[in-house]
Amino acid sequence: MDWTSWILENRFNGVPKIKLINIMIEKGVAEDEAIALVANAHTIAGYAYIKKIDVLYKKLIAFMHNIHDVRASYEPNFVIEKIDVPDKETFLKNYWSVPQPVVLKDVSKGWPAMTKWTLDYFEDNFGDVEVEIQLGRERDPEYEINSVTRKAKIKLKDYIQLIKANPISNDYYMCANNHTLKNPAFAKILDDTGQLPEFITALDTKGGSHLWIGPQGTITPVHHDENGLLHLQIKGRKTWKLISPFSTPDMYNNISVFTPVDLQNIDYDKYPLMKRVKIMEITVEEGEAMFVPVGWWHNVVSEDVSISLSFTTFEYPNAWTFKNPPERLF
Ligand SMILES: O=C(O)CCC(=O)C(=O)O
Repeated sequence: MDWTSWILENRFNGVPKIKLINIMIEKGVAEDEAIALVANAHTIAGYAYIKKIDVLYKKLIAFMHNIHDVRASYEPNFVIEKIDVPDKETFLKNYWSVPQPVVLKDVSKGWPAMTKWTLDYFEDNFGDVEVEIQLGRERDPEYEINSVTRKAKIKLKDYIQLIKANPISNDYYMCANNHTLKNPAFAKILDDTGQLPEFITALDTKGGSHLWIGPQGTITPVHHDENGLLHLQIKGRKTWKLISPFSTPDMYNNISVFTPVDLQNIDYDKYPLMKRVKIMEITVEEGEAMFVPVGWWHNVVSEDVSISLSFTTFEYPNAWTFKNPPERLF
């Protein structure tokens, strides 16, 4: 156990020295040693730098809390509207740049996909094409963090049979970062699409658009993306929970873009900072699209068997730099 790091973290968070000494004694450290470790923690090499970073970090947290709270003073900032598809300038002014999530109505009105896309259609037309899904999610509580090891290749007809046999499940999902649309075998589904909002460049088969197919009951646990996203429901409904990036200091972001907090059932004893966090919720219906601005935390549950298309190719620059926690911190 690296007691010195633990002591410094707790001292920076205002825990009294005597409390730390008592905890260490309880954990089996000799009293003299515990007293000396606490007394000398600030003598380690680099302490001045650690202290400077801690001051800066707390200042940034204060800024984020203040922006969160000033936004919270006007309730509509925490309501997700459903609006008709706006033009490029209105979208930029009122949503993209605020940034404010919104649901766009009738995005895929009149697209052949709205009537054609069913499980049978994909099974009959693309059944022999191999796709990548996540499998065995129910035996791995960290299936999204471990998504690389959960990946499996399967013929689309076998995957669709799995959904038909078991339409309510979180065990399998053709979800984030699948490369289905890059496969030329799927090129003809572009014929089933239609006009896009003018701020989306195109349905991109090079990696900027994704096809999602899954059973009812899939849960994409809370995380944030590193770019803005438009997620269009062709079939079925999804319920989205969204959290502002200004709540990030309270999100227990322990690894990459993830948090161990279960948004379906928040344990406030274990994660007390979550009490500050405002959660917006909305169900997105067929033909509607959820706009998730860059950095917004989101958790998504499929209410039905669902088929969706997601887009990251906006008319505005959409490549952002993030510095994520690279490893488990607690
Ligand atoms: O639809 C889903 O299950 C999750 C969508 C999502 O989280 C994303 O595209 O980042």
